[in-house]
Amino acid sequence: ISINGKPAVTSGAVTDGNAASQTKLLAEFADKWDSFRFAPIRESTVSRAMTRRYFNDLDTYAESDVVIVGAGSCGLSAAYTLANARPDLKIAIIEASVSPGGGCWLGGQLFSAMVLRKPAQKFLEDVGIAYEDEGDYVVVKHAALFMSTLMSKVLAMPNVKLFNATCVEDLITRSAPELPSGVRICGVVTNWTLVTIHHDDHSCMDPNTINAPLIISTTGHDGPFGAFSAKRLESMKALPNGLGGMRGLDMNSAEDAIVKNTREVVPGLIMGGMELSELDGANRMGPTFGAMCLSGVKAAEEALKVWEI
Ligand code: AHZ
Repeated sequence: ISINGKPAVTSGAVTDGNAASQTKLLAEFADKWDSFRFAPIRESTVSRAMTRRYFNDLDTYAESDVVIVGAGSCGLSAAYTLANARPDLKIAIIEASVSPGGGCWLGGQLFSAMVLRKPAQKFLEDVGIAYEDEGDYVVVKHAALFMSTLMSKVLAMPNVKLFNATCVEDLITRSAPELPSGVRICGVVTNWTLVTIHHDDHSCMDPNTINAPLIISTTGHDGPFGAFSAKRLESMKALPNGLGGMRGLDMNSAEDAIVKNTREVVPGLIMGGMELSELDGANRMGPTFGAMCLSGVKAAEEALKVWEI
């Protein structure tokens, strides 16, 4: 991995925190705390270390190959699958919240463990997340273990950049009268989320843009920004059948429907995860996450079809 052309680790080896490395680490500092000092630094150096990389990333990803909107369980599953399959693609992930992860930090929101119905355990095996096998379903001991492991794999990929605290405010479109949607989607309009949420009390503040031939929208259902692209496509009159509106909870039908319906909904925009329930009128499934992972895998597969050309 390199950052700005420099190797990410310039000296020393990265270890996995095994017993031998822990012993070495403890010995490194043992009895030295009284004389302990960090290496010196000037405050502006810290600012520059961060901002130089951030603005360099803004510049690099202003033209991306794929933009994934929403860093929840579906968006990150899509990013993981796509970025692994095609390390040559430049993938920007835009997440409105400061903290990525969406709604899956707690299984069932309060009860720690995360349930995934089979065959979604295959995704866990690929990412390297342990589970208990309960027959038709598997359980990860804490949903945060799922999300943090997935996130760490995605963020370590050199071809992926996560812009968090950043909102997709609009879609970039090109007129295409020959298509049923009337438009082709070819990028996103972004702004820092804190700016976006002040649209009602400030005059319009010029946002940023990312051009990309393919968007994967996984913005979930309702919530402060949820189902963003579905609602925007509806307001643009780009959905011939309009919005379906999310239906009540039915685990069995909901998960199958979300995976089955993961697709390119208008040219240039693939939709995955719970955002599809708002688009198609599918049921919600509550706290079972297999469909989010496999919808992400299918969204990546749909994207790969575009990039096979
Ligand atoms: O912050 C949102 C969240 O992290 C982000 N997001 C939404 N609108 C955005 C915008 N720009 C940038 N305009 C935006 N980011 O998208 C993420 C969506 O994550 P999620 O976990 O809400 O959705 P998901 O489809 O990946 O997973 C859904 C999980 C659910 S909900 C549910 C139910 O209610 O029945 N069941 C499951 C499994």
